[in-house]
Amino acid sequence: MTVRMKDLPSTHLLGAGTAMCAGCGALGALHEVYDLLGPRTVFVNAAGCMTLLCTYPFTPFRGSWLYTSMASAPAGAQGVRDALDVLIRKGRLPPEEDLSAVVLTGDGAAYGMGLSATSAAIERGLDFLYLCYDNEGYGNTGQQTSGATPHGARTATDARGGGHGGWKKDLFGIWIAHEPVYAATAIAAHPVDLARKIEKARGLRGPRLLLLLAPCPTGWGFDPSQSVEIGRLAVETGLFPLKEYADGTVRHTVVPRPRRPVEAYLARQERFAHLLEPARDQATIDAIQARVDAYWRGVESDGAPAAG
Ligand SMILES: Cc1ncc(C[n+]2csc(CCOP(=O)(O)OP(=O)(O)O)c2C)c(N)n1
Ligand code: SF4
Ligand SMILES: [Mg+2]
Repeated sequence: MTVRMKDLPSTHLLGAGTAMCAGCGALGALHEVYDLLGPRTVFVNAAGCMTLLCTYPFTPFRGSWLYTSMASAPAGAQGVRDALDVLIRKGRLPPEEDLSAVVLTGDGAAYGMGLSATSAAIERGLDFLYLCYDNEGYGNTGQQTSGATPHGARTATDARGGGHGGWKKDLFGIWIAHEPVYAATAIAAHPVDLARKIEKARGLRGPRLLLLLAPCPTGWGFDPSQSVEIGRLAVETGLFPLKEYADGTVRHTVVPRPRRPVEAYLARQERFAHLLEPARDQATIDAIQARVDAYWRGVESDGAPAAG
């Protein structure tokens, strides 16, 4: 039996009545994505926090939902796309009633476990939208370090000392090395920029990435009411560049000028608190700032657009 949202009491709207945290940045972005993509969507979800939106047989979406293992959401999307194509070819689904295959995955799957399946799907030219909500850790299981965890952040597996010693992997760069049709970074705290990117991705066919930074009060350690402000700080400090790739060119859609010091962002989150107290870890703060400065120097020497 399929249970539709319209049949449910209002408490079963997206996020309400589920086990989602207040102030979840991933959920904020997903609201906007779903509003614009609409119900003709098949979400193919890799295990993670967003899986909790659906409690079988309930889903808060009017479209469909397929749950996969962490490593295989792109393979699931291939199956969905192939099935739709067969139905259309056999005349059992009118082309105008076609659906979109949309992977919905966290960073643990996107930057790590699911990367080879993703690479293969892009290489095959699969017609799919790949939504990664990036909360910079394995959030659903208690915020262990993932390939997206930033330098210096404390997590459940880097709980002591200076925090995570590695650096966040460049998933956007990995995607564009495959020359997809479209790739973009975005955040719910910049809703107009996000909306424009969703619209653009929606109008194209082929492999498309939307990489969404997802401020996570529970895993990052801040008050849920601060979610939008933390997201804006990620952009204003230059730590999370908003950009898009199409036709072989990367364009920054927001250029923070002047850029705020990274400390303005770090100081607001428990996961970085050890960098400031009880003793200040200036070397780590400087190393993070130096990376950000080097990134934006590179952008400016490539001819960045004026402040956005
Ligand atoms: C192969 C495998 N290992 C471990 C798990 C347990 N598990 C379920 S959700 C999850 C965290 C996923 O992290 P991420 O993809 O970043 O999504 P988030 O939980 O942060 O939303 C893990 C480790 C699993 N489902 N499959
Ligand atoms: S742990 Fe973080 S990403 Fe997961 S539901 Fe809670 S706020 Fe959202
Ligand atoms: Mg995650």
